[in-house]
Amino acid sequence: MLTIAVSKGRIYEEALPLLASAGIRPVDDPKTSRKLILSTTREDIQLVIIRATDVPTFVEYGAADLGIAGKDVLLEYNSKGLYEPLDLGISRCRLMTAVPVGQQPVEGRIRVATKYVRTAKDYFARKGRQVEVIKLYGSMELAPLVGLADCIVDLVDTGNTLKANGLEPVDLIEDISSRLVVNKAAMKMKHAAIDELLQILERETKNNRSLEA
Ligand code: PRT
Ligand code: MG
Repeated sequence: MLTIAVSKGRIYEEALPLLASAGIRPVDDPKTSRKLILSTTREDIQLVIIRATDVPTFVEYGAADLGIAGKDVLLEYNSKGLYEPLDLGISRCRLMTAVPVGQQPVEGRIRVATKYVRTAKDYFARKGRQVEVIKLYGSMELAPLVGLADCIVDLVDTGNTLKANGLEPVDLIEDISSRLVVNKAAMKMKHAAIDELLQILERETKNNRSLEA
């Protein structure tokens, strides 16, 4: 049996066609079912539905053999304990800094609000910028509006969320997409099954990419 960890929401929705190319179709729909373990049309494969930020943990500890996680989550998790063999090219966005529209550059030490504390610290350290990073779990866009921070680090797709809150993107930290991650022991113990799946997904993501081009 292979267990694949996926988060509910956009990654799940965009992963469905990829999984279907390998004959993996969940029997229940996580939108309507409360089940956390989903059987699929492949008897040898099940999905576990978890929070996006928990995917690397499940895979590193072998609670799932494979997982699908955003590069943003993987950067923040920052572990050498799992393989990341494939960029699935789904759920794309950009990890960016953003400030209030028209804000003059702030001198000296700045306050940065984000849920990506480690990634933000690394980024500003590379730039030689002194920062105080404030951890938030959501609604980062609010922080500059109420004087909690000078700047935020968050994911940007269309830019509408920033715009609606009077913010504008400034610097690109990282282009984000979802990656397939694999437990290291499973890669050895279940090599044939995982390799077969990897090859199908690789072919499918290549096809998608050439369709886009
Ligand atoms: O929702 P929950 O708290 O359970 O977890 P989550 O928010 O981490 O999950 P989910 O499903 O919202 O996002 C999972 C993954 O999707 C992220 O880790 C990213 O890898 C990827 N992804 C891709 C995004 C976006 N695009 C995205 N636009 N995740 C979030 N957003 C948010 C962003 O944080 C901001 O609030 O959408 C807003 C910006 O979108 P625009 O279009 O207004 O710019
Ligand atoms: Mg969310």
